Amino acid sequence: MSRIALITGATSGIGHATAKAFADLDYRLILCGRRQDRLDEVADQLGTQTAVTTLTFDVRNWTEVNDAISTLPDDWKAIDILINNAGNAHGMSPIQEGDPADWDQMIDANVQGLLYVSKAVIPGMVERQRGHIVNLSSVAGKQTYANGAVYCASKAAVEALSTGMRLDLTQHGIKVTNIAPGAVETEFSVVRFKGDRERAAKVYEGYAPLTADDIADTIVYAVTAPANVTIADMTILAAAQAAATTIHRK
Ligand code: 8X3
Repeated sequence: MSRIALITGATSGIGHATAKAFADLDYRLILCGRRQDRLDEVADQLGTQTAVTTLTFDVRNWTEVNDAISTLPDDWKAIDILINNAGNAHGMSPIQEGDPADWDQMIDANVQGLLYVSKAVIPGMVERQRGHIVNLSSVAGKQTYANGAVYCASKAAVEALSTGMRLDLTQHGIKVTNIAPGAVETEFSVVRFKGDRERAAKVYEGYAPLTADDIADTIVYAVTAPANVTIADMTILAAAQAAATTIHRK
């Protein structure tokens, strides 16, 4: 039977692109998201290619996460690949002007949510002594930038969790990959700027940003590496991007 990948945040952006890429590789897919209607749409789209099931939960809610993942039917329980993709930026401002509600959203989804989903999946991987976890961090986890302290901190935490997971799980035959994308044009900036599409578009003006498919390609590369290879950490920048906030615009 083909392998199973569970992807959080699977209905848009990098998560959706990764789901498509894994369908092309004939993985069976567990697509996770908050909205059933959007999950159904993606499931319909990819269901012509591979077996797909969906789980509706908010990664920030442990009970929802655990209930959904623990009630997977037996033939869907043996998850080979976990893609911890769900997460977002909310707001961009100097620390003294930050909104605690935005901080909660970022810490709760990007850090706590990633932990909750991992807690629901990892024990099965340990039992089976196999698996691969891919955590979506960011170049922002490596380079803190002005007005982004909390987002950057949440992604630095993801990076630390990737390292910690690798230390704890390597002995159980489980690989851990940390993916750190730079500027990827998705709904990311629209969410960060709370629906201000004009401001979001400016982030990607004057150069060719990365696409969600570019990042999906790197995830496929990490996951399909030979058994004796772990891709521990990949930073992927747009070609015009020298560092998180250093971008050569025309
Ligand atoms: C998103 C990349 O550089 O906008 O994680 O923070 S960046």
